Amino acid sequence: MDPTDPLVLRHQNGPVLTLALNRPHALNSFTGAMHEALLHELTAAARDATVRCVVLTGSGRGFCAGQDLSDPEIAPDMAPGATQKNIGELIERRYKPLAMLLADFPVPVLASVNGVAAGAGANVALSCDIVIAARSASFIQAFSKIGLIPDVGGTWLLPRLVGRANAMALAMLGDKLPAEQAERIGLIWRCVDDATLAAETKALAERLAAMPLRALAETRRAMARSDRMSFADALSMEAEVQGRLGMSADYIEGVSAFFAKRAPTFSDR
Ligand code: T3D
Repeated sequence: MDPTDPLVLRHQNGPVLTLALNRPHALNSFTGAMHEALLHELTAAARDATVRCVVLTGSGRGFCAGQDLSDPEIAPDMAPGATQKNIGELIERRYKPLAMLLADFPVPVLASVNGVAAGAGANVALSCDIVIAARSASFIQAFSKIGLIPDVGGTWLLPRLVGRANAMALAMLGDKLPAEQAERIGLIWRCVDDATLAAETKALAERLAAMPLRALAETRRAMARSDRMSFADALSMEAEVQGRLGMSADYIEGVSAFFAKRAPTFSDR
């Protein structure tokens, strides 16, 4: 790989922006520089009104193998008795802003998992709104194998996605979970044949891009908030959000289009 190659490849097709992690020789594992490139692209996309859906994928045969374990920023000092770096600081400084940005992104973010997603790479994928994966892809909570715990939201996301029994086994054993099985246990939305991943991703992204973005962002926010609520409080929260969305131009347009038997055109207002 040429050192001048961009660490994140960017391709916009109409309203769909595809960002591909681009360190294929190291299965797109995260270095500080790749973090900065990804954060830069996502921040720009969040401000760009022409972007209505972001697809996150990987270059080459992998999606992302998590933290680059050889990155000087984190690599342990192997010398006997050496003082080690505080890698928690790295998580706070690099991964937390990324996860928080995805958690409140203005448009839907689709993970198109083309190959192995391990460690932080798996949990970045799971932080996206919808995860579609190639049949040959896999998900590995690789942390326990190197003496760490799931990070990038893994401890929060896993039990919510697949229940405690699956979450504990995935996290403690660190086994490779094939995409098909990931779909079966509800870790991801859908597993498709490798040959159709690109076409399925495109169709899904275009569909999301044509939807009312305010409602989609509020859906993600409401799902996250409901986790900390009683049933009664969730009902009240839904009523409050619905009250606001019910005054939006998109609601009027959606209902008008339904009765006119035509496709709606949403304005995100
Ligand atoms: O300090 C901290 O760590 C804090 C942050 C934590 C967040 C984390 O993400 S911790 C978890 C880090 N990730 C891992 O532990 C996964 C390590 N990788 C693997 O276990 C395997 O590579 C895979 C199971 C993902 C894929 O296996 P396979 O056999 O398909 O590929 P491979 O041959 O192992 O890897 C291909 C190349 O990518 C290889 O380089 P080479 O030998 O061809 O020059 C390998 O070293 C490189 N690579 C893969 N993962 C990483 C990596 N290089 C650096 N860091 C990696 N994480």
